Amino acid sequence: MNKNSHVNKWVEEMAALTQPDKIVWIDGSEEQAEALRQEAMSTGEIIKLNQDLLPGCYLHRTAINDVARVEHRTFICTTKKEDAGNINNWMAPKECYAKLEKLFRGSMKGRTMYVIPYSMGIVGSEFAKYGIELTDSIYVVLNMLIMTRVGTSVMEALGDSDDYVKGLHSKADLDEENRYICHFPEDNAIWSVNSGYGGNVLLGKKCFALRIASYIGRKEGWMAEHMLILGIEYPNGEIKYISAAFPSACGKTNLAMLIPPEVYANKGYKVWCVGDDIAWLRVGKDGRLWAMNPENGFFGVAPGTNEKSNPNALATTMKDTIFTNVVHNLDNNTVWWEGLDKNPPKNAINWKGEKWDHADGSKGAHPNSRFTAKAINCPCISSEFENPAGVPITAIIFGGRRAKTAPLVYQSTSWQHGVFVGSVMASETTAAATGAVGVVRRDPMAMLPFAGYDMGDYFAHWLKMGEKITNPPKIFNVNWFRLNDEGQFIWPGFGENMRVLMWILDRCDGKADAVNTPIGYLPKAEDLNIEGLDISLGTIKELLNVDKDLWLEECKGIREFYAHVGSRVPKALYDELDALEARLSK
Ligand code: OXD
Ligand code: MN
Repeated sequence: MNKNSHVNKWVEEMAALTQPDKIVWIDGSEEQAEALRQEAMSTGEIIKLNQDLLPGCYLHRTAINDVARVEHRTFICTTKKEDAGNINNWMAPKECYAKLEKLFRGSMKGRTMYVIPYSMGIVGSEFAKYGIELTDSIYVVLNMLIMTRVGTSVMEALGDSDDYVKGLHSKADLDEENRYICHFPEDNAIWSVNSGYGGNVLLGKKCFALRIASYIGRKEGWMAEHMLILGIEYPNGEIKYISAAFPSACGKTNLAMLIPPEVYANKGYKVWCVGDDIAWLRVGKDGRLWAMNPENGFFGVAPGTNEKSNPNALATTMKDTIFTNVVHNLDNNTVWWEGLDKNPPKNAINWKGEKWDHADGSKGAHPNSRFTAKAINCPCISSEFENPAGVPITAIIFGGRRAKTAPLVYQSTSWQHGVFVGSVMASETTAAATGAVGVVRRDPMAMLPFAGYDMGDYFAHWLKMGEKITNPPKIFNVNWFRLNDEGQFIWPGFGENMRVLMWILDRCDGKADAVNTPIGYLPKAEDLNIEGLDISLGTIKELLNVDKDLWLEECKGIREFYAHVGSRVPKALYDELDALEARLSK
């Protein structure tokens, strides 16, 4: 099927290691995909759902010990430890290959090895990058067919080149103690073993499009970021694009598919989704920053997705979707999850595959259960989604979940200050990664688990990019999650977040005023559009309050964090920190 000798040689080597019974090349055709679905249904790997209600939809359950990304078992394997940095787990490449070879040896015996050629970005375009994933999981093949652009066309576009990311995945025996997600940026390679959970095994996503791509981007002068991309269309037809980074499960998919509140919808404003998770950003010939979404689908968190929080995501999942670890409603052969509606099914199977009665208080869907859905099925998918050049970015937004410290929104005063603001992002941990839930952790640019190299070098790369962007986007920080003294959210969030986005775009247009505070520019309370909202000016003032004492504490935390990141944190960011502290102490 293919003439690329580099690829053939590598596939042969990996097959010699893993010893599959058969090798099957994935060509991207519907016939082949359907045959694989039939096979996966016959073994129970996937369950066909009600085709009248959910055409093309299937349910899968992972092993119960395998439900999230495993950051403590994720490694960046560079020759020099310093290049992986203090934040990443590191192993020497030689040692890691040797360790993993033992786990991969014979791991595909009795199984089929699927060879998946895939593209991140539009096949054949200047900005696309290619990968090949070898896997023994049909579930992975079916997900990759949704999440990336797969098949023969990719091999044609690759030609004779050996410039592709070599991904090897085996479920092996799903042994937690021997689960490893290892990246070899110097070899363009990813090895993942003993997991079947999306974020660990759909190698195009976090592993390639963030960790490996961030490393490549630094070498080549572009950026791979954990960002959504959305467009806001004005009544006159003009569209402005925003990219935004939030830690996992902070509502990125919801913001990316936002429905404008009536005050805007009635005037003809629209919101378009270009991407919900990953952005590759480059400097355009016009000196602006351009963003493209390298993915082809959404791997979204199901719980909490509903008609109010994200009707567009819900609509996207109504066909051609793979649901993972949600509740199976046996009455009508559909799916359910916590927060979908108030009617948990009576006759149901939970994510563990057990008969489930919601009355016993247990969760039916895993908190990190997912839908894998095609971007083109999203009602608000942008017309620019397939534009290989991407879209020009007007504003970059950073955000996190902070109960008290961060105001609803503030603007940085320069690119350098904006990089500082991104570098000190913090949020509570969520269920998307294993480990404690609810602990505040710093998550610079939401890239803590995804930067493929030293975090200090990563900050330096951001600063360097700023020198190349002659017409840079303005950088903002938002916090939808501020709590009052009773512990309740103050801001309504969801679609209403558009009000904040509009202030941001007005600022970029030079149309909105601001108050200069020690942390940056804040809106004047009366400049936020609260028409139609049951919220007082006093509450907006509370949302915009900057508590100097909390911020001075914050500065201490930032200093500790920078020390932890290590010696490569650029001096310019320490200068920003010193200046912030001085402004707060005045
Ligand atoms: C995700 C994440 O997108 O964990 O799955 O960030
Ligand atoms: Mn993500």
